[in-house]
Amino acid sequence: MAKDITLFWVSGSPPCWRVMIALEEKNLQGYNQKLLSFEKGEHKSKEVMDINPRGQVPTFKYGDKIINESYGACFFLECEGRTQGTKLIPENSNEKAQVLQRAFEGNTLHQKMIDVITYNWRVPENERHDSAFKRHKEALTAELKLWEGYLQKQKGSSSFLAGKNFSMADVIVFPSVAFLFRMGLCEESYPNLAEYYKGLKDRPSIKATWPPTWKETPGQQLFKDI
Ligand SMILES: N[C@@H](CCC(=O)N[C@@H](CS)C(=O)NCC(=O)O)C(=O)O
Repeated sequence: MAKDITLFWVSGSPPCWRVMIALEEKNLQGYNQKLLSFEKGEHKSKEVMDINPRGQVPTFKYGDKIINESYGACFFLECEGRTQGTKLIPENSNEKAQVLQRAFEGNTLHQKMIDVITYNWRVPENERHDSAFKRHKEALTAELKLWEGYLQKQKGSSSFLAGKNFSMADVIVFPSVAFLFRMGLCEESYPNLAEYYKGLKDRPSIKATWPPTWKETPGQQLFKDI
């Protein structure tokens, strides 16, 4: 299966990282991959646009099948590789419901994080309305408190996001959590998320796919007052 897979990705992109963790967990090392540069605009190249007209990453292909959305690619890998590697979606209905719930909530967390980042990076300083920036930050704070609560509830019984085992919820959400800390999220303000982050950052699938640019450059402080 690995030889039929092609992934176009950018270092530090949580959606790309999800797919790469899923590939590792499913023992699909050795897939074809191309690391692109946002700075050089390589995500808008013809090679990518032909497969993904949005010009986004991850751009993912399995044989002649195209599955560009990170959720789609991760779920596809789980469905196709049902018998290999880590089982990312449990059979049991109650456990499955919890994994799907947290995995899809991960999209809300990610979006709220992106709202703050986008505002900060894209809105020129003289066009900024502090109240809008404040609103985005408050929405992210409220979201993060929810996740703190989820982790608090299961403290002592599991170090994963949904149930007792590593699951699709962790594949999807961990990269966003790592991104938050990379961008300065305060460990003291979010101790459960910090513990979750530290507990998973050395997992082999995560270590093997750690964004290469993060190893070379320091993080930022954008989220320090969230
Ligand atoms: N919903 C998509 C989102 C992908 C996405 O937003 N990718 C960003 C990088 S993190 C991107 O390619 N941005 C460049 C652009 O939109 O032009 C997924 O989950 O795969």
